[in-house]
Amino acid sequence: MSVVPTFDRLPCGSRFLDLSRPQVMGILNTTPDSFSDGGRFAQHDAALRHAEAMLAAGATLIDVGGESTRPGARAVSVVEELERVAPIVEAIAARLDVIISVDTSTPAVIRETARLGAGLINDVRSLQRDGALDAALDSGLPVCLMHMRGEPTTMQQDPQYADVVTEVRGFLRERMEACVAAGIAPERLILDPGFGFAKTLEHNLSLFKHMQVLHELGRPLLVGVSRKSMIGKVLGREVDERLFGGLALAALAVTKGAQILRVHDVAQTVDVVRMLAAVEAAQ
Ligand code: YH5
Repeated sequence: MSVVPTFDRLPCGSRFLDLSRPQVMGILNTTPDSFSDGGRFAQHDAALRHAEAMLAAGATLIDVGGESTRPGARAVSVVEELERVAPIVEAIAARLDVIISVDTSTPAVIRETARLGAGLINDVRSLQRDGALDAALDSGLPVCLMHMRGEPTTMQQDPQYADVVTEVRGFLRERMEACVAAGIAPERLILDPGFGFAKTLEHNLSLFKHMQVLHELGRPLLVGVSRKSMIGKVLGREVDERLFGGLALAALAVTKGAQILRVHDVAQTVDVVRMLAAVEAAQ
């Protein structure tokens, strides 16, 4: 039998994240909209409004990313990534009472956004890029380590595992050890199975079913399944039709002990979390 550990509060820069109850992380997309001709100001303004709406809906974290890690997405340069992410981090930090998570693998982006007020580093490459461990160490911020194999461009080309759950746990354990060896306290780490990253539908479902196994590593879990193709494949739904499937998985993830849900649909997910908490609080 696996035990679901409980956690207290996690320092995230100038704020604290309460991990004694499930938290919702809202996904803010900053990849430029090629149909909008409003320029940079309009795009930053739209991002800020979106962040504001997610905060009002109950998100305690906003995840800001400048690199698309969807399967097959084009790589962006460091300068391009910094130009997308830094002004938005700065604007949110100046105006909103929320923890800013930065979805990045790039040391320069880690350093600059930490300086501008980011509260968490969310790295789908688990600090494996040259210089990323040192940048994260120096930032003093907590880090989310996610499981992936290879790179987003090629990761969906026939992924194979003898036992996906054991292999994901082994990978996350190794990355935790690398962080600790670099001087990052284990108390700063959050772990993520990486749904949709180098995994078939069967891998994703099995990993979801057995995610409690990852609690053996003793750190909080972050789960990101919002609108992902595992929902689309099971239900036969396009990306804009995956809300109910995503909410079912959100409820199940919390029941299995996940501490942070990374989602597009914050208001709906917060309702799920509140409803579960009400039942949990009953006699
Ligand atoms: C994650 O799971 N995912 S970016 C494909 C979709 C929908 C959504 C259309 N960053 C994660 O959100 N960081 C991303 O289907 C992440 N965990 C963490 N920690 C991919 C994404 C998405 C991809």
